Amino acid sequence: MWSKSPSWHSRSRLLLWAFILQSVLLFLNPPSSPPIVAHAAPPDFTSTPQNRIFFWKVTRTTLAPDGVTRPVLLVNDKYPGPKIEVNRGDYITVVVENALDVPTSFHWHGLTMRGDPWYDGVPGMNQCPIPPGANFTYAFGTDNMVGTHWWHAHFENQYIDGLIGAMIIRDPPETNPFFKAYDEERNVILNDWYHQPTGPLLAQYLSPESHGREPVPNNGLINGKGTFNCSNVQPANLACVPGERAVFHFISNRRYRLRIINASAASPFMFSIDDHQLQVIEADGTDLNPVMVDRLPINAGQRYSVIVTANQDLKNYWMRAEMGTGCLPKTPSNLDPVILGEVRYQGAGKAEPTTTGRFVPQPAVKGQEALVNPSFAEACKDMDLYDLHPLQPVPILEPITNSLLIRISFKKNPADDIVRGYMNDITYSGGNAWNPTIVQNLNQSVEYEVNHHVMQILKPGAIVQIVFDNSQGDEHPFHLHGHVFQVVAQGVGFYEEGKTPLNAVNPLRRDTATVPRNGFTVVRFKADNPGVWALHCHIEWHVTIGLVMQFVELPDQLRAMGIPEHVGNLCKTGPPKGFKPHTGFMP
Ligand SMILES: *[C@@H]1O[C@H](CO)[C@@H](O)[C@H](O)[C@H]1NC(C)=O
Ligand SMILES: *[C@@H]1O[C@H](CO)[C@@H](O)[C@H](O)[C@H]1NC(C)=O
Ligand SMILES: *[C@@H]1O[C@H](CO)[C@@H](O)[C@H](O)[C@H]1NC(C)=O
Ligand SMILES: *[C@@H]1O[C@H](CO)[C@@H](O)[C@H](O)[C@H]1NC(C)=O
Ligand SMILES: [Cu+2]
Repeated sequence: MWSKSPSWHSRSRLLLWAFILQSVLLFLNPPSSPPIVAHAAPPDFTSTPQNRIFFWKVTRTTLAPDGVTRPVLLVNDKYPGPKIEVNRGDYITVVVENALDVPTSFHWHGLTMRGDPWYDGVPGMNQCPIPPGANFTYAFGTDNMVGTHWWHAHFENQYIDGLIGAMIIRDPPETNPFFKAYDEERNVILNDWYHQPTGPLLAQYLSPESHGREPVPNNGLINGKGTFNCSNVQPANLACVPGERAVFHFISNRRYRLRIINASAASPFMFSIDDHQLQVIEADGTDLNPVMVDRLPINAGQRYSVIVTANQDLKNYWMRAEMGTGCLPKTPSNLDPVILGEVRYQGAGKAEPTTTGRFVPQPAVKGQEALVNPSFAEACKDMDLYDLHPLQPVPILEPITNSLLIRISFKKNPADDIVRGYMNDITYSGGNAWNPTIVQNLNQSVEYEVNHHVMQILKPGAIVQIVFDNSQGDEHPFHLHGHVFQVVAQGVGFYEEGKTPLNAVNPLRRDTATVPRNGFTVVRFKADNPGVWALHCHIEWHVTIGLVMQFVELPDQLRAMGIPEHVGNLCKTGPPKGFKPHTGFMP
């Protein structure tokens, strides 16, 4: 399915380390590399870790990222929000001023929050929401992590309404194995986009009539930009002007590290640049043995870095993020599933690209639906697990001390006739935002409510294995907070302990892995990070209907850590007057 450069890749699953080493050496000293130019992005590398401070103001406003005006939530009036960019070892301080009339909170997707579990940002689990009109300071270490991460609001569905941004931890030249393999970096944030705010979308979704069909996006954006055909806008009275595409400027023969972040709420994407190959070097912060692909499937919450060499003819090329419409419940007539950006070579002018992708969509034939990309179905799953191996090998975690089988299902809740998501027949209630688990855990004899779906991990150093069993027809990108897990198996059908072959040699480490439709995914992690950590599907709509559980990891150590006073103070206010859950931010 994926074409690969023979020089980097061996099809064998039992990779020979000698071969890998050779590949890496070759990779670091490519035969004809252009001169290295300074990395463009700030901050400069310094030898001592810094505390980098960011000031954020969160407001409600209107914006037309694709030409269609709608209400949004923004940080510092930017969409996507301000980039957090630091170096390995730095501390991050974010001073949030919540100028909304609803509460909010922020999650740092990809960071382990080791030693700082109260700042992980999940209401009901590890913090109380930041009240409207209040300020709150997040301050956390980066646990020696590097790579491409992102931040997003974790209160209700606020991230779909605009509260997202990139969070990059750069690796200094001494430790970055790829430092000489690229000349410049660019961030590429992909996300699906709705022309209505989440309030009205939720009203429809959380009704018996939706039968669990998720709201279908109207468009997709690259770095917060896109175009939309105004004759198709619904409702027709929305203000609409032609939008603009994201433009990436390339200089011939330079090598670009693209940090691709999938900040979607629902749809997966297949990412490509016409006529250019992508050399995959990072998944969710883990450096990889490089793999060449033509296109990259990337699911909600996931990140990849690819190196693209501007080695094609001097002209302009389409960048494509093809939405996995095959993974969505239904395609509305006004959705153009191919989201385009423009790659402009210096000297080629500003002309619109004329390149054709691997696939050219076919118009509808009478009596038949339009032929959309037949390979979209491929976007509903991750890259082949066996093709991705970390550059720094870590043996498979064993022996397993805690084993957890999670059956994923969706069904109508008899109480209200609304479709909910279940993990082992429990649908997460949302917890209690103003009495979160981390506070409840201070009481040694706490008894958690069943629908808070708490699982405690008591033994320090426990090796936890989670088997996700998904016998239904939707894919689910599962994200674990507080950890980078090993993905030890992934496939269709059922996982059978001892029978299903494991990805046992140097398994991929990441924090968001897709559980394929009618399939399984098996992950392992080590319980060495006291905290309350969410495990949830990153399809944001599925979070709302309960496809969420939480681990209380090492509760005794966590209790002994206490809770900083200013974090505890957030819990004193309780919900703002008249607050109704799931109504979004519309009054
Ligand atoms: C929050 O911070 C802003 C900016 O520093 C300041 O103007 C405002 O007074 C603060 N609000 C509160 C309630 O402390
Ligand atoms: C916009 O949509 C209308 C109605 O579907 C169609 O007739 C028109 O050709 C489209 N315009 C462009 C530029 O695609
Ligand atoms: C992002 O994730 C969503 C949800 O899983 C998926 O549908 C979409 O195709 C992904 N986007 C890309 C560019 O892979
Ligand atoms: C601790 O939890 C137990 C069991 O739910 C409860 O009976 C007790 O009152 C709680 N103690 C405090 C101090 O809240
Ligand atoms: Cu899901």
